[in-house]
Amino acid sequence: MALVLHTSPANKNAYKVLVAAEYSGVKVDLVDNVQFGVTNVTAEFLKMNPIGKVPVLQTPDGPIFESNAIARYVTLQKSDNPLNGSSLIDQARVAQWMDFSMSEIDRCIGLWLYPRLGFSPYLPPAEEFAITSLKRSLEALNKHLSTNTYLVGHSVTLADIVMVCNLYYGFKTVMTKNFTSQFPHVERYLWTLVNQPNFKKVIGEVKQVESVPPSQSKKSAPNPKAKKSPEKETPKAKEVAVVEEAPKPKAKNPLDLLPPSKMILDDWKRLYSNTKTNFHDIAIKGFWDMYDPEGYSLWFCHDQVQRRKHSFLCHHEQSGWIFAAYGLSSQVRFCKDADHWILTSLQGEGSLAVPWS
Ligand SMILES: N[C@@H](CCC(=O)N[C@@H](CS)C(=O)NCC(=O)O)C(=O)O
Repeated sequence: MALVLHTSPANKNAYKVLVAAEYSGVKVDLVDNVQFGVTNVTAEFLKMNPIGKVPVLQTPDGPIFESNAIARYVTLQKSDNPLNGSSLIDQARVAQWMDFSMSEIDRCIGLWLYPRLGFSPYLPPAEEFAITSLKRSLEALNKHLSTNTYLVGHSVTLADIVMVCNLYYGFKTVMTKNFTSQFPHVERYLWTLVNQPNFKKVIGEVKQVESVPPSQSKKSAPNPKAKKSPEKETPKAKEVAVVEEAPKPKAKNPLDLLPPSKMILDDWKRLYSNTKTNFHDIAIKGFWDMYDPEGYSLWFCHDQVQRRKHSFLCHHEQSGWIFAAYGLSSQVRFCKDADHWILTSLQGEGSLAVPWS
């Protein structure tokens, strides 16, 4: 039985397998018509991957899921395949960069992109966290590539294949030139490799995205009369569409129906920013004078985890909690201290944090 790869069309994770197959001279038959919610939820499919994700490889010895593992299986079909690294340490480094690529690059790209596509809640502090984490990883990668042409050794390995498939997806969806120019060695690496024949044969021409996609909440309603431009039918556009298949219709938040509060958040923010002395007598007192319990809920958050070294983690977790409690995606701001009063608008108009000490 031949190796059969099941996937959705133009899937970056399947590309890892197909590029590895090209480099290794291994034949892989492609079935790229998986339809999410239809063909990937059948009992037969779930026997191949219990969570119904693609890609999945059918082999004579049974199915394999997880794209890195599938790509590894394909490279192991060829003995002494240079894609796997030629020494023990190189083999370990190939695995190291494959894991780094998936958990530090691909994951952060997803955390940045998917909320913008409406795939998960869009929260500005969470996006900031994703971008900061991605930059940290790309800085490390850039530094490595400043003195190395490839991730491991002196020729392409599976680590490069995985990394390039992940980076290429970021370049075409969310990482603009303005963003990637901070990492010139990563740019050089990406463009060199995607133009290698074995990559090009699978991925095709790569075009870098010109602007970060607007978040769904800011998008204007689609015009049903607008004709699809032929450009939108390219394989690259199709892959983004795969991600867009999942968004569910946004339920209207009943809190939006409440009347506006008489407390103007900006008034207190101004008082807070302009108070330089006697902070508690002026700014905090002003807060209690202005506070409108009918329009806002007020929560005391006590941070018990190492008095938060990273304020962005604090943002991330607390804004996630606010979102879960109210279904609000409005900006939630926190000061750097560990303990806060958090003020959240019941109308979903805004929120702010009042330092408590
Ligand atoms: N870690 C997995 C990720 C697989 C994955 O997320 N696949 C997506 C398409 S790219 C999927 O099948 N989604 C369908 C679903 O979530 O039901 C891999 O590398 O294979």
